[in-house]
Amino acid sequence: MEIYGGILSPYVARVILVARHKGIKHKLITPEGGIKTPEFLKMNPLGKIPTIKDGKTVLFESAVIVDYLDAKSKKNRVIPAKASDAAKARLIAQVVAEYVQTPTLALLRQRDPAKRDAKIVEDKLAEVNKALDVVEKLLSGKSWAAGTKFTIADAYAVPCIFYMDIVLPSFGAADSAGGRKKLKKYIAKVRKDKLTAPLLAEMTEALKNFRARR
Ligand SMILES: N[C@@H](CCC(=O)N[C@@H](CS)C(=O)NCC(=O)O)C(=O)O
Repeated sequence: MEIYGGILSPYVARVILVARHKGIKHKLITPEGGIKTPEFLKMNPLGKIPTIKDGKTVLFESAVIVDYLDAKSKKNRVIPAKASDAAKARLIAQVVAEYVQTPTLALLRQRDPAKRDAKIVEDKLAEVNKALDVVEKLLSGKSWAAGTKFTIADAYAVPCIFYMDIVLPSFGAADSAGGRKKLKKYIAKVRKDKLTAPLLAEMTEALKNFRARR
């Protein structure tokens, strides 16, 4: 399976985590010439990463790709079979993606104090904090976000935590958990876990290289 993209993209990172967790062999490929070339647009007319090619199957949009990977192999399901468990995992993933990651990425563009828009910062920080309070309520408090097993919730949460760790301290937060107990325990766990810690390290390295090239 070919996965097009770079690990620094949180959308790509969630797909990579799922592929690794499920033991699906893949190659991560940086699209030659970028993601707006006629060749790439033939695969993904939106010109975005992640995009995957698995034999004749070409797919884009991380949520669709995650569903495909989970359906492709029954091993290590990231979407639990029981409806209520699946919903619980999907709910955390959705809240993280929509209400934590989106304002966190908006804040990433506000990190330079000289170019900062105070109103945007205030609004986006409030959004992140409100959403993190919801995440704190939804977290299982067990080894993984939605329970005792790695699920789609973790695939979405871990890349988001990478960006929270970069962004939130620039705006005065002591740490990404902000005093939330379950979140604090969860962040400590994913920083040490054998699946997620290497991914966070790879993202850190990719960011270092990205900044060095600029
Ligand atoms: N909804 C898409 C978002 C993917 C996305 O925005 N990827 C970014 C990289 S982080 C991208 O390809 N941006 C290039 C562009 O939009 O032109 C998904 O979940 O896969």
